[in-house]
Amino acid sequence: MAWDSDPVIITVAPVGAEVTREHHPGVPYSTAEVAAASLEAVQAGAAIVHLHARLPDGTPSGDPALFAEMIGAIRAGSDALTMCSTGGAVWMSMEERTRCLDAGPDLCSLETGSMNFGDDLFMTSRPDGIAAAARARSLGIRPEIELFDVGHAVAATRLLREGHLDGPLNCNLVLGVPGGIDAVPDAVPALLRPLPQDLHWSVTAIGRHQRRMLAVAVLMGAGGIRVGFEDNVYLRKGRLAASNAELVADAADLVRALGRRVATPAEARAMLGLPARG
Ligand code: KMH
Ligand code: ZN
Repeated sequence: MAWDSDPVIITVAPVGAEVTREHHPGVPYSTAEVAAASLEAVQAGAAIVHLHARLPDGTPSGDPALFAEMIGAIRAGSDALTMCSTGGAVWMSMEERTRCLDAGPDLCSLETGSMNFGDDLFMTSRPDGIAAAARARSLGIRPEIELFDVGHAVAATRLLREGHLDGPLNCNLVLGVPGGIDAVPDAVPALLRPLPQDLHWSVTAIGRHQRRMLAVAVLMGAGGIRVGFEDNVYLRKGRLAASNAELVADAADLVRALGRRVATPAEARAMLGLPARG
């Protein structure tokens, strides 16, 4: 299919490790809250849910039981694909970050390098990335490689060449994290350049540049885009989004306005090479 007739997968990231209720009073913390926000977002057009776990007081956690609760509720209420974050929070050990794999998601995020992340260090050594990839493979979980800068794309291509990752790569271009590549149109070809042609790629953009960068991505043929409170809590300048679902609905409108179609969960599975849900 031509790029413009391929559907666009919308991923929702309803809560990350950094966003709090000081940023938006509706940030979901408990597993029930995250599951409810996710299901509402799936109704609005999301096919993938990217998950971080929080304790009820908002503290990020790697506890696989929390991830399993969210995954169970999302699968009970929808066909959406679930993704656990192995990025976790900047202060988590690699062991803590990868505990979520035991919850059995369809997908997991995977880092291939280190970076400054705001005022913090976000560290993933090459051996740690290789070990996480091996563990995901042994559990049948498909990685989504998070590319915050060009070196991460070079490293991902090397991991593929060396057989640590299976092709075609599934990469998410993350634009606008302070310390990573900035959220500008030129960043997209810069991140794609080191990657193989046979690729599924999506775009995430942080904060105020989100909507226009997602439009750039849709027009450049991205296979997916991501929205949600992990990345941005505003619908428009100065106007908080009512919910994660409102951000997804807005992204879906954007996809359609630009002449493309929103992927269903079944289409997303096929595009990512995952088996149909039994
Ligand atoms: N919370 C960030 C330090 C991921 O999900 O893989 C890492 C992150 C990326 O959110
Ligand atoms: Zn994340």
